[in-house]
Amino acid sequence: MAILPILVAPDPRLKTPAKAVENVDAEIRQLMDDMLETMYQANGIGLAAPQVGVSKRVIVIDVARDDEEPNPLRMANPEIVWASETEQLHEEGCLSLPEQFAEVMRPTAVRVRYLDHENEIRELDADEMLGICVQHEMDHLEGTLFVDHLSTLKRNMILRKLQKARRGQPATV
Ligand code: GNR
Ligand code: NI
Repeated sequence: MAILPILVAPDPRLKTPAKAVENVDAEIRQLMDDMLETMYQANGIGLAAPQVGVSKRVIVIDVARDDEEPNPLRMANPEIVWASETEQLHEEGCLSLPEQFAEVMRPTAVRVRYLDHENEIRELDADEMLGICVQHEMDHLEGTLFVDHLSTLKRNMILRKLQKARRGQPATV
């Protein structure tokens, strides 16, 4: 297991669509486990491979609260096969936009088809926090950040705040 450095915007790798995985093999399983370790260490509820500089369609999620059993989800090549007509606003954050938050409108519920860590096709019905998180992670695979769902004005406000916060901070490795 290994903790991987998380990329912070602006970074061109966060804007690049990721490539499909051919097979979930030992290398992809290792990536999934490293991403879970990285996500838990960063106190995140999800992480997408492009956030750790890997341009592959792999995401991990665990929306269990601290008082619940961990429930790690490992997904390759996730696809939304159904989305509800109704949408909801919910506040989002992102490990690649640290300390920035905004309300994002998304379908209330989705059904996702994916390959699990054993290369088996599975489907998951996701609503509430899980539904929001899986859509947020899948956006990363297209090079989309939550700020891309906002008005230009709100997006630029957040990106400028982030730049300001990063100015003067020592460069990360
Ligand atoms: O840890 C995270 N929390 C979160 C909160 C609301 C909506 C989405 C998320 S995902 C985020 C981790 C992350 O950046 N995943 O890509
Ligand atoms: Ni994110």
